[in-house]
Amino acid sequence: MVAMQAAEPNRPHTHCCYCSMQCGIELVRSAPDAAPTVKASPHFPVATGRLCQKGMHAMAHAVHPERVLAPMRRQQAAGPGEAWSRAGWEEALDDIAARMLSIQERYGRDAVSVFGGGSLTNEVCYLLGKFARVALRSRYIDYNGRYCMSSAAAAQMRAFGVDRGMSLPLDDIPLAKYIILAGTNIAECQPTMVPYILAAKKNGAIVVTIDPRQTMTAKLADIHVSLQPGFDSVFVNGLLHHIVHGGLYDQAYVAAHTNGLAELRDAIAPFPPDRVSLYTGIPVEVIRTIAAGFARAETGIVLTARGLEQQVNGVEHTLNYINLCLLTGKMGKPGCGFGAVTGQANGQGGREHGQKADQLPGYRLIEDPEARRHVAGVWGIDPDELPGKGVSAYELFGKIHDGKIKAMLVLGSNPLVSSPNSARVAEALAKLELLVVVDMFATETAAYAHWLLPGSSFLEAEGTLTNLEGRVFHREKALPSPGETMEDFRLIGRLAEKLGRGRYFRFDSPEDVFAELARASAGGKADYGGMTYARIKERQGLFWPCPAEGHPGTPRMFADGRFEHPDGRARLHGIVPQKPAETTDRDYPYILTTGRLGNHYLSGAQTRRTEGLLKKAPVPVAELHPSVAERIRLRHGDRVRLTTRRGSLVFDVKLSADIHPTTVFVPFHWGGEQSVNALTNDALHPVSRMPEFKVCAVRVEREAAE
Ligand SMILES: Nc1nc2c(c(=O)[nH]1)N[C@H]1C(S)=C(S)[C@@H](COP(=O)(O)OP(=O)(O)OC[C@H]3O[C@@H](n4cnc5c(=O)[nH]c(N)nc54)[C@H](O)[C@@H]3O)O[C@H]1N2
Ligand SMILES: Nc1nc2c(c(=O)[nH]1)N[C@H]1C(S)=C(S)[C@@H](COP(=O)(O)OP(=O)(O)OC[C@H]3O[C@@H](n4cnc5c(=O)[nH]c(N)nc54)[C@H](O)[C@@H]3O)O[C@H]1N2
Ligand code: SF4
Ligand SMILES: [Mo]
Repeated sequence: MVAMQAAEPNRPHTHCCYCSMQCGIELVRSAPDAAPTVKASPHFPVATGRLCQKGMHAMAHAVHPERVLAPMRRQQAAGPGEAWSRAGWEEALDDIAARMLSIQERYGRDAVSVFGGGSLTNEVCYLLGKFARVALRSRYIDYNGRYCMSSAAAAQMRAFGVDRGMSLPLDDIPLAKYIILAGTNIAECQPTMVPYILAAKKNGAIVVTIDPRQTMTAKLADIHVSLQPGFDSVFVNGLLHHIVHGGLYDQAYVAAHTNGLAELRDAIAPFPPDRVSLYTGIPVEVIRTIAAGFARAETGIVLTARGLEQQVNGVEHTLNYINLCLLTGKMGKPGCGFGAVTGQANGQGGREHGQKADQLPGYRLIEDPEARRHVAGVWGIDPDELPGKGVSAYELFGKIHDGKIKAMLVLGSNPLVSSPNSARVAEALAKLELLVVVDMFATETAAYAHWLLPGSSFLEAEGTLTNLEGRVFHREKALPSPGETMEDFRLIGRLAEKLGRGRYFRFDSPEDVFAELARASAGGKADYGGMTYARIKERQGLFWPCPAEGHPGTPRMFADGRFEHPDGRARLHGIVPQKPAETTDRDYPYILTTGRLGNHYLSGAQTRRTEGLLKKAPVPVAELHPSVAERIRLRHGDRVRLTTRRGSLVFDVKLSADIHPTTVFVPFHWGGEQSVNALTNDALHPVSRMPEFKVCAVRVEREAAE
């Protein structure tokens, strides 16, 4: 084996394209002219020398024969059917620009929209936001992170005044004596984080998991709480009740650094542990043990993820877990903190630089006059030229149904598979006069496109990404762009040029883009103002905020006890638990929840094209409790039909005593007849606009084997 020469010594060749850990990868060749293969890099401090299954196979999709290597067009779109024909870049960009301009002339500028993603580099995310506001001058841009981190972001903004997924660096985890993992399955979703938990356990930490399934993560736990989906706020109120009424909270910390204790006291009053035990079925001793254990532990960390966030009450559930940290003073100290575990490769950076409908770079709000002035200044436009805020990802499809949006550019997402109630999304896509998809593959979404432009893979695109800790690091361009592909940042610039706005998009390199991004974010909450490529590379990543050139970055937030609200204090919130948007009834007696498998990634566009992963999980399988199987008289070899108010699909079955008896779990990594999002509920959180992927009512019927 020969290691490929790195662009710079002691830095990884590249980073895995999948989850937010962003493990470093080395490319090695068996002979100088052989195709490279992947090896864990010893040069990235986050996961030194480790890769999970997906990382080991990260290259396979990028060299897959189905990779789109040139612009492709179709005369008609509206669904799978007509074949693609190959076109040149000039023809493609000319036609797309002409059609966008014609649509804008006929229906107004907002008729052209953008749908972005969280797997893209910071530079591309930033450019997409700028492209929507400056090249298209449209208010309608949002991105797949809306389906991901929006509830956690809204909760952290409310509680702390700033949203960085984790307020602590991973290096703090081994210092924690008590770790609560709620609705987060890190063993499958961020596998290289597991050693940090194991290190904590070795130091004597107690680990608690809260999940309707006894996941691989739950197997690491000292205490597993099997909770019916939707009940987190009820359960946590029980913990808070015991902590407050048992006098176990940190009175000095609460008095000095928080507001809202009275409101919290009122909300928890009806939830003494014995009553919470009746509501949830969790034994009262378990509630008391966890509450007292966490409160009394010298240090402690709470991590949440999509399990409780992807709900119409997701912001409130998250706030309640944050309450646990604030009440017990477990913030800003070594081995302490709250974190919502970010999901996608650049799920963190993706939400900071203006892809979100209401935000400009650096987490500035697009409706704030001061923010508009600052960013317009960096962009060289008049602040009045900036559009106002648009709508959330799923609501973009509603705007298509309403006839307000006529064209969409999708870059870095496969929303037909990943959006809730997907039949309605398909109907919307079919109505578009122009759908342009920039992707590596002809995805399910691209089946509705007029133009499919070849996107760059992680191996071919240089840029920075921000991992789950808020660490901004640099990824090299490891391999040349194949076929006629070009880096996404160039494609955006060239399209802007064709739209007559090229002067705002003339960047020679991602580094140029980053320099502008740093200026645009400076003074904002996610402040990259003091970062340069040179500094980031030298330090193997810098944590934001990093406001000035000499600033070392901020691995541990709130260390000085100050939060980002104007008064410097964090907010406790009293949470009055609410029901999910859909509750069970006679027709739909079970709860359907959805999520992930260790061997697949999101819409599956990449991992279903990775043989080594697909063979381990070739089809989606519905996981249900043996008592459900008994009730529907399921026999060996039978399948199940799952029916919700939105659709009906048949799945293979896995019986498991480890799942809550009320609940059926289906992974969402497949399209078409295997796509569980045909069944999920599109109810949205009133503020974060997060869909309720994790709870809907379902009927389970036996589908007899042939
Ligand atoms: N292998 C793999 N890894 C991934 C991804 C992937 O697709 N595959 N995706 C990445 C992305 S973008 C993300 S956002 C993260 C997601 O990472 P996670 O959020 O950890 O993954 P999920 O499987 O969606 O949900 C986590 C758990 O929530 C549980 N759950 C469901 N309902 C509830 C509830 O009401 N309360 C509680 N407490 N738990 C509940 C589910 O049983 C599940 O085990 O993973 C990232 N990593
Ligand atoms: N039922 C259910 N639905 C869910 C969830 C759930 O838990 N349950 N989770 C939600 C969450 S958390 C998320 S994050 C979303 C994600 O949902 P999607 O956004 O659909 O996720 P991906 O499959 O990553 O889609 C990314 C697409 O961009 C392409 N791509 C990847 N990298 C690049 C690049 O660098 N350049 C270009 N041009 N293209 C690229 C890939 O080939 C792929 O087609 O799904 C959400 N949907
Ligand atoms: S843990 Fe995440 S980043 Fe690391 S190899 Fe696995 S999928 Fe890739
Ligand atoms: Mo996500």
